[in-house]
Amino acid sequence: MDDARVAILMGSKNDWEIMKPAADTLEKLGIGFEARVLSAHRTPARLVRFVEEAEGRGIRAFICGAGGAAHLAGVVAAHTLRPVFGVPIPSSDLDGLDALLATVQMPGGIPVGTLAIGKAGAKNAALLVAAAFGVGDDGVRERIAKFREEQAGAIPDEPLAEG
Ligand code: RP5
Repeated sequence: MDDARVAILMGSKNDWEIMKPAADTLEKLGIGFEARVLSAHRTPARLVRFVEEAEGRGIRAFICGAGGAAHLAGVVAAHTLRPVFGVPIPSSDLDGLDALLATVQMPGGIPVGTLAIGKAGAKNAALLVAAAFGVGDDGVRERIAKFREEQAGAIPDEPLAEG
């Protein structure tokens, strides 16, 4: 595992169960990460300070999970030139649809790459970061290829049922 190159941020400790697949996937691909609770609403100054210092500490991409009126990914994107991926967390009465719309509907000029609601989005955010890193890193690219092979190999190449 190399030094933390990805920051996994989430608005609440309660988001960790949903965001953990991002961490697990980066770990599997040998990409270092740091996971933190930082909120656009509850700890705004701490969040901005973290993002402004992150690039100097080697962070090259952000994965941000937030639920409800989810501003985390957008605020992070506003304070960095690194790519930002947003994961809508299904933590509210609207089951993440609110977070999806808040995260995906960025005004033109400040992009957030928005993934699916929930754990699949967290996992795919990590895979997308890995794919981007793999453009300039053959080791990462090879580990993604191995991941895909294992994924395909886990699906039996035979009929599920026959009559
Ligand atoms: C958001 O509010 C967090 O991302 C979380 O999904 C949601 C609810 O937070 P808690 O009240 O569970 O801490 O900022």
